[in-house]
Amino acid sequence: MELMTIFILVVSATAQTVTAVCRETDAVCEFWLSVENRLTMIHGRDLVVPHDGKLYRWDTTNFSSAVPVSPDDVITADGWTESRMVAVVNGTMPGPAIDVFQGQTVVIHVANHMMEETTSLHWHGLLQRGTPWMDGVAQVSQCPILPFQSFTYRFKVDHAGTYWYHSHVGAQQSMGIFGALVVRSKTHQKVVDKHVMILQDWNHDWDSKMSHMKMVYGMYKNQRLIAGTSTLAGIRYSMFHFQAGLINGKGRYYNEPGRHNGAPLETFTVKEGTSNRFRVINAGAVYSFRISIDLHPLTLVALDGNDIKPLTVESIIINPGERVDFTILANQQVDNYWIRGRTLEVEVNNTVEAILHYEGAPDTEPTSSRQTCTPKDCCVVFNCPFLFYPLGSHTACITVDDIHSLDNTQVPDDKEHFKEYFLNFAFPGNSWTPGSVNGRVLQMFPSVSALTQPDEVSFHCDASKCGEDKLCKCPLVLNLQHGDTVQMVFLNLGMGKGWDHPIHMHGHQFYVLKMGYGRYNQTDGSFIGDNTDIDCRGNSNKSLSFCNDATWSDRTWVGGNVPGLKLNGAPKKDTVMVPSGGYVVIRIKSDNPGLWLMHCHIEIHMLDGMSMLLNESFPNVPPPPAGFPQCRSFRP
Ligand SMILES: [Cu+2]
Repeated sequence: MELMTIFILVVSATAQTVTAVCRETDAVCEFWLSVENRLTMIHGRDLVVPHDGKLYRWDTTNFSSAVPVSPDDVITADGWTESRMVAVVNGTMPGPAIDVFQGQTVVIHVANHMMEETTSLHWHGLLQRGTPWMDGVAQVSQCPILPFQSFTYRFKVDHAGTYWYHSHVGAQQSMGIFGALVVRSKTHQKVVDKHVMILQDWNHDWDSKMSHMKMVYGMYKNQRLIAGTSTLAGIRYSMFHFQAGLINGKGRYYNEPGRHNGAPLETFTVKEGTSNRFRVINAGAVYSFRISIDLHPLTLVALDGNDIKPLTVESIIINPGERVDFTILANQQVDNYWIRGRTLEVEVNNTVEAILHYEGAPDTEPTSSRQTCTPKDCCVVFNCPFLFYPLGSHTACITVDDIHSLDNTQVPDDKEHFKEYFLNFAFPGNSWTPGSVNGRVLQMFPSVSALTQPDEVSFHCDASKCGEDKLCKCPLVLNLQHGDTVQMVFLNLGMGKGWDHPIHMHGHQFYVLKMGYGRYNQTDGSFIGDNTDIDCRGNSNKSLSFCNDATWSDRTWVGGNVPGLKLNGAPKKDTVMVPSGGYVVIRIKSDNPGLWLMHCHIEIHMLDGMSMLLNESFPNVPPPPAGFPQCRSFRP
């Protein structure tokens, strides 16, 4: 009898791979997601080849008379014709967008159809208030979903905004297991709101596991060491080998500068005279992108799902894990325009493209050019990880702490129940330099579901090896008391500074009160030195301090008395870039009991250990639903 029941359940989870459409009036929305392996550039069982923005069967000889293959049925990625294996949701990359309304209960059945890998899905940006065991972090909030098993997520979405889902097992996110999650407000606005733009960096030779292994053990290609690249401010970039950028799974491989393989691009169609909202998500493994649309200024309206006072800019920088919503007015001639993206590296021209197509315009590629920045018409860029572009480029930066929330909310400021933590996200160390937070590395996850099997959690680590100017394989766990106002100062300092880390907090949207940048040469934008507001302590030779035990240089700033904090109208985010040589002050109220991961959203930095845990109001954590899966090691 029991066997029979299980059998029926499995059938229902696999048979319905089509995502249900949810209506505004529905109280509960149900979706079926199947996680499976696929190959790129295959249609049915036929290999396809790119030509002039279209796809054709592999044996096509005369492209002008051949009928193209629909790109909707193909995982094209960058159009490279040696198929690469991917792991995707419901057969597409990105997976289907989950589109729901504020206040609804969402039920998502996730079936793992990969033969040899576990999985779990995290709902990035959702608070999971009252349902912390639905956060989808394998071995933190649940047991991993084993091959051929399914797991049903059930949670309420109470805040409208742009979110996304992705695997939280190993490197599966950049293998293709991700998609958009849009929570719509029930009050209707006058803008067309159908465009989701998911960005991603791509390597068609190596999957992420291979990239990570190369990162850790040696990054070679064609018997040559791959050199790292850097940003304008001289901040090092990861050596992840970027071969293409993708928008909604589509991009082009450039064999050499200016020459690409003609793979199809994503097209966003707008009607002349309308205002259009774009929900942009960076689902990439490593790279930040600067995005602009020719002749169309971008009006920012929301960050990480939180409405802000609108602000018009020439371009936005979006870091892995972040979302930026902007609107554009389709007020130009009926035509096609380039949507352009570039990574922030200066030595290479790593780009991504898509097409803004006006209804009625011909089906051709745009011929538009990028806005030229002049002293009179300066280009404003939002979200720079540094402060200055070179003087002659007539480009100015606006940073996250320049933004105002739309509702002007008051930031929690309870001085009686106030806690402050300095957290340094860095790669310090001499011979062994994994990613760490205050010198603590989270590479080995618990062997159980930590949140729901709390009595069985052990980290198998020697805490005596942790400390000032030390590195240890013991995760950092902050125990947060219920009701406290918690201020965190994210740092990127000490001997392990470098890169710029987009730090993502699960279970919260934090207020960004202040950003502290390093010092820069205002003429060429280059980095001069660290921000001096922070005292790293540790080694008296500043360049050797790990910065594991930092505080404010001016001790009167301790306890929430930092000058220049934005306590009214601070923007709320769940992911924020911590600039190299600088810091970010954020605040939350500890009011969401659970066990929450906090980590760098550069996938390879996270795999390398740059993660920590917030153990929030443990006595108030609600019990999981009856029958919630358990897992553990076995020893007879
Ligand atoms: Cu990082």
